[in-house]
Amino acid sequence: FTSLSFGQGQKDYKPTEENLDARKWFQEAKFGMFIHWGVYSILGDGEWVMNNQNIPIQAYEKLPTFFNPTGYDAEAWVKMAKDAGMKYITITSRHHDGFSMFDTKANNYDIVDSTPYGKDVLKQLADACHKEGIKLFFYYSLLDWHNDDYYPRGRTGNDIAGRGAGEWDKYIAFMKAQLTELLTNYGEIAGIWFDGHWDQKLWDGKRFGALQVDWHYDEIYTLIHELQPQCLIGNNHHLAPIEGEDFQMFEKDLPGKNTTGFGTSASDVGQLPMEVCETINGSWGFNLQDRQHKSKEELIHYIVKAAGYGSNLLLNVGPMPNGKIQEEHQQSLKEMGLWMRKNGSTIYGTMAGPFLPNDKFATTRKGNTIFLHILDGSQKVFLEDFGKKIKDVKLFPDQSKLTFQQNKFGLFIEVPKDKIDSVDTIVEITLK
Ligand code: FHN
Repeated sequence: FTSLSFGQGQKDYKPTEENLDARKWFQEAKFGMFIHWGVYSILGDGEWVMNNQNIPIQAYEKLPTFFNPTGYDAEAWVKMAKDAGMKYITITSRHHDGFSMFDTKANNYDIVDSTPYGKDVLKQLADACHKEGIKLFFYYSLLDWHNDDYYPRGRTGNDIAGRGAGEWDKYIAFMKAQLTELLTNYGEIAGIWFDGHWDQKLWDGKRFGALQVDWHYDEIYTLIHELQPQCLIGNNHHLAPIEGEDFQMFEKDLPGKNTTGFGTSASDVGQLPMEVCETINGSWGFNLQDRQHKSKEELIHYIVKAAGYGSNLLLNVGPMPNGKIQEEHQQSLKEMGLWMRKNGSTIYGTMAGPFLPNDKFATTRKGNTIFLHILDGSQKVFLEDFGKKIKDVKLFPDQSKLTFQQNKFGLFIEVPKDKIDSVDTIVEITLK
C-alpha cells in the first residue's frame, strides 16, 4: 500500500456559532457517561471478544439471534446518569464487531433486523435524553470486523477475516450512509466519538507506523458539520487534533500522559476542549470475570485530576445483555452522585487550575476563585511561587476561615485535623 501522510481533516474548518457554544457547554459539563453495549455483551467477555477469541464472522453472526434485552429501560439509564451528576451520555452506536445498535438501512446487521428484540435501542435512549435534558453523543467505530469492504484489514482484522478483498470506497460510503442516519433520525446529537483509526496504521509488533488507508476525514467531518453544525467531533486517534475536530479525547490517561500506550504525548495536546475516558472496573464492555472495580476514592480523584487539567471525565459502564447495569457500577454511580451534589460547584464550569494535578493535590479555577483539592489527607499544603494577592482562604463547603501565610516563596495553607476529608479536602482561595 502507498503510505498516506496524515492531516486529511476538514479543510479550512471554521466552527459555527452553534458549534462554539456547544464546545463551551462541553467544557463546562465535566462529567459524562460512556456506554459500551452490543451483542458482545452476551458473552460477558468484553467488547473485543470476537477478536480475542478468534470467533469467525459466520459464527459471531449468530450472536444477535440471542440478544433480547427485555430489561432495557432507557429512562432508567438516563436517570442513573443524571443522579450521578453526569451531563451527557456517549453510547456505542456500532463497535468494532460491526453490529449496529440502531435501525440502519446500510445493512441488515443491526438491532432491529437481526435480533428477537427488534427495537431501536438508540432511538429509545435519544428520546429519554432529549426529555431529560441530557446530551447524547454517538461512539462510532471506524474499524469494522464484519464488513467485507473493510479491507485491507488492519492490525486486528486479519485472523478473523477469512474473506477476500473489499472495496475501500464502498466502505467509506457505508460509513457516510450510517452517519447520515445517526444525524438525521435521532434529533439533536451532541457529538460523534470516532474510534479505530489506529487499526489502519502499520504495526510492527511494537509500535504503529504509517497510515495505510485514506479515511476521507475531510468528507466525513464536512458531512457531519453540514448535517448538524453544533455536533462536536472527536477522534480517538491518539494524535494531535486534526482540522474539523471539536474536542480531543484521551483514553485511560490524563491529558498528555501516556502510561497505558493508549494515551497521547504531551506535545500532541491541542487547544480544544478535552475529555478523558476511563472504566469503572477494567473493562469497557460487560465482563463477567472482571472484579477490578475502582474505589470511590479512585474515581473521585480521577474526576478531580481531570478537571485540574481542564478536562471532562467520561466514565464507562458496560450494561449486561438483559439491558440492566450491573450492581457494582450502579453503586459507583451513586457514590459519584453524592459527592458531585456536595462538591460539584468546584468541578462544573471550572477551568484548569494554576497548578497541574499531582498525587497530593489538584486545582481548578472559576473566575476569582481557586479550588485546591487536597487528595492525600495532608493538613499542610505549600503552593510554590503562588504570587497572586489573596482575599481569603476558606474551607469548602462550610466556609470556615483557614490560616495561611504567603511570602515570596509561595503560599502555605493549614487545615485543622478535624476538617480533613481523607478523599478530598477542598479549600477555596479567593483572589483579590
Ligand atoms: O478498542 C477500543 C475499545 O474497545 C474501547 O472502545 C476504547 C474506548 O476508549 N477505545 C478503543 C481502543 O482505543
